[in-house]
Amino acid sequence: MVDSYQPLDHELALDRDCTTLSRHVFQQLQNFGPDAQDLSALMNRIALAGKLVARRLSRAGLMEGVLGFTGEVNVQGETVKKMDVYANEVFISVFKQSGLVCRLASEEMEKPYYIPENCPIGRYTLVYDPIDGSSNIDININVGSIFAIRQQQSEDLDGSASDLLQSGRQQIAAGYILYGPSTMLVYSIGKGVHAFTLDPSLGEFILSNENIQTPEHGPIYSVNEGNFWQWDEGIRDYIRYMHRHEGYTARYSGALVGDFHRILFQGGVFLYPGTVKKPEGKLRLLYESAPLAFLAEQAGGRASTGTHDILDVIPEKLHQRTPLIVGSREDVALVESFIQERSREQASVAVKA
Ligand code: FBP
Repeated sequence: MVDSYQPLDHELALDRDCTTLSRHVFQQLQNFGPDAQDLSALMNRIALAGKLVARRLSRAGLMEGVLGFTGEVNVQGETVKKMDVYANEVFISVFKQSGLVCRLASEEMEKPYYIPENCPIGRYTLVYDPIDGSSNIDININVGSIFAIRQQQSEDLDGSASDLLQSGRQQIAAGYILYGPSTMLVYSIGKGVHAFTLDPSLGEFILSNENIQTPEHGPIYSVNEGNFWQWDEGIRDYIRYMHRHEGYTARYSGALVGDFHRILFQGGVFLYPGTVKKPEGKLRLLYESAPLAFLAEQAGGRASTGTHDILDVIPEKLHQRTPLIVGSREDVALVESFIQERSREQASVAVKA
């Protein structure tokens, strides 16, 4: 009679302490083939980037020249923070001499950066937002890094990265790093969403939450209501509904990663709608919205432009922006219903006119 062996508590704790990111990727893929080796190594390098950025942020207030602006303006037309530049370079540096990533595209660079020694063997492209929530950096409130891994589909000889202009369903993996009270890395390779917490004593990201599921509905709505008068009537109607109904509460940190992290675990919805002046909104599709949409769907939630799933949107340019509504299935559908209701009304008014 074979006894089913029950591991002792300390053995369980030890096993948990040994579940690092690179090991977890192998566990997910159930093989040690070349693709698994590459993806595990890729995630390990992203983890290193997260540790380097976390270390800099944790001591930023004590160091000269870490906080504040560079005086430059980036391709988005935004003033650049010194931490934006540092973090952008960190992600490039960790992939040098890796043979993994041939090309990196980020919010801080007009054109993709090529790592010649990795091309052509490096079959992957990393798209990333090195520091998300830049307005929070200098006042020590949480910020994040967002990333997605895509397959390099062509030689890209003209450097236009046109093969990157594919829907979010082409992402192989996606995730973010949250620099908060603790540093966490949340990722998915299409087999559920999992969170790791950086254990500073080990210098390792250790598995802390596996197979995260976003509740179907949540009480939180997260939006910058300061833009209320710039929104279409559909979004205004939704916010009026929130104000008039019990059971809802507003939370907005100014950093997409932090707001999304709360909703991933507790449910609810984050929205950054388009405005009358900027119908395409503020957030970027390739390296902000599509990676979080990948995670949201993997956790049982949804991500929408208001009329289409974010993961079905095919970008026309690298730094394309998109309205974003992401979170619990029911709450995203509720926002969409207000948008569609208003556009139906406007259509019927147009017909009568
Ligand atoms: P950055 O990546 O440049 O920081 O921009 C994105 C962002 O900061 C999001 O993290 C956040 O949700 C949003 O912009 C805040 O915008 P606003 O200040 O208009 O509410």
